[in-house]
Amino acid sequence: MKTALITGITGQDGSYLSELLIEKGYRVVGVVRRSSSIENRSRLDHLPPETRKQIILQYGDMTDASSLVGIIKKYEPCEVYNLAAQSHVKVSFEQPIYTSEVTGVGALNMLEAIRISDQEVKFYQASSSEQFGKVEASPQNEQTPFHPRSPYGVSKVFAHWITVNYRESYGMHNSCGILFNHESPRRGENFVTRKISLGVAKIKEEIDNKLFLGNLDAKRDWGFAGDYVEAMWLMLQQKQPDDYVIATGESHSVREFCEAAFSHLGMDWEKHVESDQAYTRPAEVDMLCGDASKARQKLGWKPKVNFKELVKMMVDADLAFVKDNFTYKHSGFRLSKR
Ligand code: NAP
Ligand code: F7E
Repeated sequence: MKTALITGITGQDGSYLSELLIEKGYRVVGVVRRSSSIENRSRLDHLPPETRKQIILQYGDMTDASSLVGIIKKYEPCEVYNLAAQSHVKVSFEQPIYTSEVTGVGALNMLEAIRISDQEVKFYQASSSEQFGKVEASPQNEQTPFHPRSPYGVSKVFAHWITVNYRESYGMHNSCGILFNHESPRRGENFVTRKISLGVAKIKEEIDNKLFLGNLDAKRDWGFAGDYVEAMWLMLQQKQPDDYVIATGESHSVREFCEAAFSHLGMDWEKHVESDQAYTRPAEVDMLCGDASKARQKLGWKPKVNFKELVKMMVDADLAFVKDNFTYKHSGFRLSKR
């Protein structure tokens, strides 16, 4: 049985990738951080007991290189997917040094752990469209220069180039997936798509009346996370390691996401959305749109879920979630069960 190691297994992508790899017959080892609560396992909770048995959770941290060496030596994985990161762009302005340690140097810690233990391991680095930042061409492909606009973006550029450098210096099978925004009902609640889908559901259920957002003009190329983890796996099945852009090729504004999400539940977004400077960033990435032709040609990958289907999937899931979690009506208030 093949063993795959996933860092960031408790995150959105980690949970979808675990399911995919288990379906393909892998034993999955996931790196988890020690936390005082067990809430950070919630994205794995829905897995049936037989599936959970195929996942081993092992304590470690991207900033603790010795923990990574220990895990590589203990489990001897044939594939390593480095998904762990402080992944929130706005937070990276508030915690720039921490972000660079986890998201940037963390990748180097893992590469070193592999280099000194077993160079045959195939390595996937979760690169990001945020590396393009203030875009120098559109749509963006593998040749587009990087111009990151946040400590997160800068950290990802470092992680990307050190991954390429270890491939070129030591012949390691390292691939970077430059993934554009991908979302799902498992997206963290403080990313804009999930904030909107959850906000819409709460407004529909009369738990809330307003949704406060930052820059409505920003445009993103949004896909479905379940489709994107398949591209990660495909990259590591190639004979030669390489870097690939993964995107839908369609770009929509935050405003358009709002319109689609509110109208799906028969509401007018303009009556509920208000702007709040607290959610804007010191430097913004105005517009991203990816060209995934190389992935289509070389990996045979293409997205299955389109923008409208994604919005509907997220709003429907959050409506069910809100109905399940906020049910007790008392004196006109609905109380959270959580
Ligand atoms: P996410 O939901 O924020 O998950 C991040 C994961 O990293 C969590 O499992 C988190 O663990 C873990 N982590 C954070 N700090 C860590 C540390 N010091 N040591 C070990 N683990 C740590 O992110 P995602 O959306 O699944 O994205 C996966 C990866 O792809 C990230 O690297 C992200 O930067 C990158 N990416 C994401 C997108 C996107 O649109 N989603 C696009 C391009 C690239 P806890 O649960 O303990 O916090
Ligand atoms: O912002 C604007 C915000 O936080 C999208 C991460 O997964 O994708 C993600 O980074 C846009 C930005 O994602 C709010 O200013 C408006 O222009 O959902 P987001 P992101 O910054 O694009 C990339 C590819 C990654 O790699 C990252 O890890 O929406 N926006 N109002 C808002 N954003 C948030 N979060 N909250 C707002 O209220």
